[in-house]
Amino acid sequence: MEPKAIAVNQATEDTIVAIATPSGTGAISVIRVSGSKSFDSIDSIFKGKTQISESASHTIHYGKIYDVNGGLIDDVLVSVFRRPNSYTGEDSIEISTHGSPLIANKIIELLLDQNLRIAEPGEFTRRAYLNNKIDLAQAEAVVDVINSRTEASLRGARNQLDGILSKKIDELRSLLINASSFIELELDFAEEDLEFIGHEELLERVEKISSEIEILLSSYSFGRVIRDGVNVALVGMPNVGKSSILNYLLKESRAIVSHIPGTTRDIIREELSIDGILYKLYDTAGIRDSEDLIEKEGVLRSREAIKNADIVLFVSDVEQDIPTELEREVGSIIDKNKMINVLNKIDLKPNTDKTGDVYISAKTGEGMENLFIKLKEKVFHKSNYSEKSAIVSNLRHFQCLKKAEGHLGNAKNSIFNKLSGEFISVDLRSAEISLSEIIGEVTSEDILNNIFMKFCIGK
Ligand SMILES: Nc1nc2c(ncn2[C@@H]2O[C@H](COP(=O)(O)OP(=O)(O)OP(=O)(O)O)[C@@H](O)[C@H]2O)c(=O)[nH]1
Ligand SMILES: [Mg+2]
Repeated sequence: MEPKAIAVNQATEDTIVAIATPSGTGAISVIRVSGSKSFDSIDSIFKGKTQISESASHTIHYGKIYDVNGGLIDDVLVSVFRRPNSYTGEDSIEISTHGSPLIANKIIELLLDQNLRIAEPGEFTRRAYLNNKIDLAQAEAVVDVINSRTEASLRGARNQLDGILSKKIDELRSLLINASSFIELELDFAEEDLEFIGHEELLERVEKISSEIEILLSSYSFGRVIRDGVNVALVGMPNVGKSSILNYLLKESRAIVSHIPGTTRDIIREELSIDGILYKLYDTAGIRDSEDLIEKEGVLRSREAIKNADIVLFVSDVEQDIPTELEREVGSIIDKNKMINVLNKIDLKPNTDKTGDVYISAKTGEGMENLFIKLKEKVFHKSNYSEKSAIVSNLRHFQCLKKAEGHLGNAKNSIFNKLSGEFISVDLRSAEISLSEIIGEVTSEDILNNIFMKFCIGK
């Protein structure tokens, strides 16, 4: 395939170089080089049994690197990748050195003297995309794979890197192109008044595509949780045991606990991974009217935390009445089904007649398993996505799908109102373009810069 014809401010004919391993000392450092001058530039500083420019692809060579005065820099291994069978699709090499930043920097300096230049963040992956080694959604998955902090997020990112989402998008695009081609045929033969596809069948097809897009859109909340974790706020009246629950979950005495109501003032944020899902816990100040300036500010922050929460653990004390007013208030800030009513201190009153979603004791740990179950129920709420499902976890993809959905809505209206085929075909094409943006078949320089900016140098 031809490389993508997208204007780039980073000249793609340059040969680029960067350290691919983390900064600092380590066992080895890897320097990556990509571009047409890769082999010649290394040959001018490397002495091994064979010249790199004479070596076959996917071979590794031992040798020594010398500076211009013949001084030994290091003994290294050079891996050779010939285009198009490399990460970037270009001729490239990887030089493994002893893990001192001094050595790696010295070698990079020598390569820069050969008219190479330092790579921009993500430029290797950008080239892989421009040379059609991967599409844009896959390129974005590279960052997600690197940044994954839980097994679930890694699996999700891996799926996207493997092209599961891209494949789905491609299928939908084909269906759209197919549907609009019928209409375009009709337009071509307008004078003969031929009908290539009935209105009803067309509507049916568009609706089918629409509903598939709907499914992808609805996977986003789950996909986002998998990728970024879930915000869980511990909320309730003072002294009900919110901080004690946080401490119990973290297995450490992170937050100050005391019998004095109004102990917690600032929000305390901690992370916890349960079964591969990252929970971001926010312990908040107990909500009550207070004259104390600092406590007042704390309560304001609690309300803010409720707004930002994906799940609210609404905590109350079995020995006290459930504060219905507060419960109502929380329910008015967030969706009721994002709330879990947690009755704490069950050790004090095991036979309570109060009703909650879970009964626990932060003191003895009783009922905590049920709390985990409830949390998981909320996270996986109505989601029956499997490992193999195409799941949307990226806001940019979500927005493209939304645009496509809008265009399809217009198309459906036009079909329904028996408008001229031109209108329908424009909307179907626009929907197709919106989908193309996800995988980068159609894209702008701005979008690319935005995406690759998030990469590290050397990736
Ligand atoms: N018996 C019993 N006591 C508990 C339990 N959970 C918390 N407590 C006690 O209740 C008191 C208040 O606990 P905290 O965790 O500070 O309560 P809080 O909700 O964070 O309170 P504020 O920060 O003031 O809003 C402390 O004396 C805890 O030891 C429990 O499950 N059983
Ligand atoms: Mg507290």
